[in-house]
This record gives sequence, C-alpha cells and structure tokens, in this order.
Amino acid sequence: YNNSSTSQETSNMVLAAPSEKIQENIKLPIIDLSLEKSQVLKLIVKASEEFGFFKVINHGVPEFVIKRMEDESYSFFSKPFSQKQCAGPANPYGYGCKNIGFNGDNGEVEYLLLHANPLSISQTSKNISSDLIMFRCAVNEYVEAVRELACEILELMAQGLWIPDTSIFSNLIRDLHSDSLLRLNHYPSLSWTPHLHHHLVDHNSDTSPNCNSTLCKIGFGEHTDPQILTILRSNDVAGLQISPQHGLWVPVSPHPCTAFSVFVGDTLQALTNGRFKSVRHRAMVNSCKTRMSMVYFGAPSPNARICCPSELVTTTTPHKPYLYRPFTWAEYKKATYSRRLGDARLQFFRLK
Ligand code: GA4
Repeated sequence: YNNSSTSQETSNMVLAAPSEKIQENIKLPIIDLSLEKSQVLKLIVKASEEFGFFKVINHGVPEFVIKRMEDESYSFFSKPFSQKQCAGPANPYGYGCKNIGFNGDNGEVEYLLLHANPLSISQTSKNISSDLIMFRCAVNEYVEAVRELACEILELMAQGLWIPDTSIFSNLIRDLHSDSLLRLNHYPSLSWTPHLHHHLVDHNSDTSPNCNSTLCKIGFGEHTDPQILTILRSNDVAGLQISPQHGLWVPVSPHPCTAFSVFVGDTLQALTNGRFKSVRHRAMVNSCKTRMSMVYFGAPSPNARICCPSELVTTTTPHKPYLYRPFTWAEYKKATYSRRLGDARLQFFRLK
C-alpha cells in the first residue's frame, strides 16, 4: 500500500487504504419534512453548512413511483452482460461497467447514466428494455417526483438563507433545458461473476452463511458531485460513506429505508458563496449483498450563469466577498470531465 493516497489499485480492484479512519458513531442529520417549517429551515441550513449532507423523511415521493423505477433497474441489471452492453458504452450516457468518466477512473460498479430532461431522455434509452415505453414511463415519473423534492429542498434552503427570491436555486433545475441526470448504480456483491450474475439478483437476502458484510473494496471512488443538488435512494444495503474531513469516513446507514439522501453539489457551494459545502462521498462494495442506488443530479441548463445572490455577499463586517468567479454550467461541466473523479474542481473557480 501507498499510505499517502486514499485508495490503491491492486490487481484491478480498488481497496480502501488502511490509514483512513471510519467513524461509526457520528449521527448524520435526518430531517422530517413534515415538521413545522421554521424548524425544517434551520435544520436544513445547519446540515448543509456542517456536512453538505442530510437525509429526508416524510418527503412526499410516493413509494409506488420508487418501486416501479427500482423494478425497472433490477430487471435491467439482471440481464446478460452482452445485452446490457448494447446500451453502452457510456459516453457519457448509457451503460457502463467499471469505467467511470474518460480519464481512467474505475470501480466495482455497473451503471446506467441517463439524461433526466424529458426533451433528451428518448435519445439515451435505446436498447435498455424490451418494453421501452414502460421503462421511459418509470423514469419520467420518478424523475418528475425527485425533481419536485429537489426544488422543494432548494426553496427551503433559499428561505433559510434569507434570500428574498426563494426560487432562485430551484428555477435552475426547473429549466426546460436543465442538464439534470439520473444514474442507476449496481454494486454486485464480491461473490459476483459476470457470467453467473443473474443468480445474484437476490437483492435482499443474505445467501452466504459466512457472510460478515465487510466493506473493503471501493465501488465508486471518492468525489464531490459537480451539480446543484443530488437526491439518492438506495436499497437497504450499506456502502455509502461521506467524508466531512480529510481521511475521515462516516458510513451512511441505509435506514430508515424510506429516506432519501441529499448531497450539496459544487454548484450549490458556489451559489451560496461557500456557505454550503459540497460533500465528498464514495460507495463501498458489500462482500455478500448487492447494493443498488438511484441517483438524481439536479443541474442547471448549459448556458445558465452561476453566481451567488448579492444577499450572501457583504463588504462590511463580517466581510464576505465573492468567493468564486461567475461561470456557466457548460464551462464547469467541461472542467469536470477533463479531470479525475476525486479532483477538487471548484478551487479553480475561486477568486484570489
Ligand atoms: C460524479 C457525479 C455524477 O455521477 C457524474 C459523474 C461523471 C461520470 O460518471 O461521467 C464524472 C464524475 C461525476 C465527476 C468527474 C468526471 C465526471 C466521472 C469523472 C471522472 C455523472 C457527474 O456529473 O460527475
């Protein structure tokens, strides 16, 4: 091992470095959206400043919408590899296996990356399902529901920050040309082999008698999300971890299983002049259970100008000058794809 890096590649498998610390006893915020509004505002602001991460319960997304999307995902990933490959390669949309992005990152994951914009989804869902209409219906319905949840949270954030135009953030992802994405991730258990994997789409049961549920291989390496807000739903298998500090990892428990996990993205960090922090996170592979996640990334339209509202800037004390230069989402996205997964990208947009 090379202890100076957080991960090390060994015979094509990415392992967690032994030097890092896993902190099990930090309680991550779980916010009940049905509580009194003034309380919800405070909790959301606090969680976004402290962790850039929280879970929401009583979020209003109907279980049947989630279930339908989950069933479509399971049925896609349980297909033979050769059939899934017909929906690839992911450039960047479509089916991908192990490769992440274009600069040599990889992990123990297979995925489907789809554009979440109703205007573009038809182009990226070819070869995914034998019943494409059903698949697209499930995606559209799911995306619409999680987009609404993301907008509601962004409006609460703006209110909590005392920004008069409370839809200033949510309008960016409501835009018809929004570059939002839906990512379906499948992290097969370690006993998985490509040619046998259809036997392992037994998502909930613990089949191995010696199963000790160790998480030691990296499914999706550490990174921050470049977009505004991420809304993640997983099955009840552990694996997600967030890093509030360098070298420290906090496991996100998969319970309550009805919750959504919410991540602040780089663009929201810029939009809040650094008050909210985009959170580093990663996904580990479970040794005996298959994990699946469905991730919505709320993004602006390519030509949207990202600049924090003047209410978050002060020239008097406390002195809070503009931290980032204005940029378009297209510009930020280009910078993102030109770098590695784990790179800190927002720093290149910082004003001196
Ligand atoms: C991380 C968040 C999203 O999953 C994603 C990823 C994208 C990809 O998988 O194509 C990136 C990654 C993500 C950040 C750096 C670049 C781009 C892979 C990569 C190495 C879809 C996104 O928007 O950025």
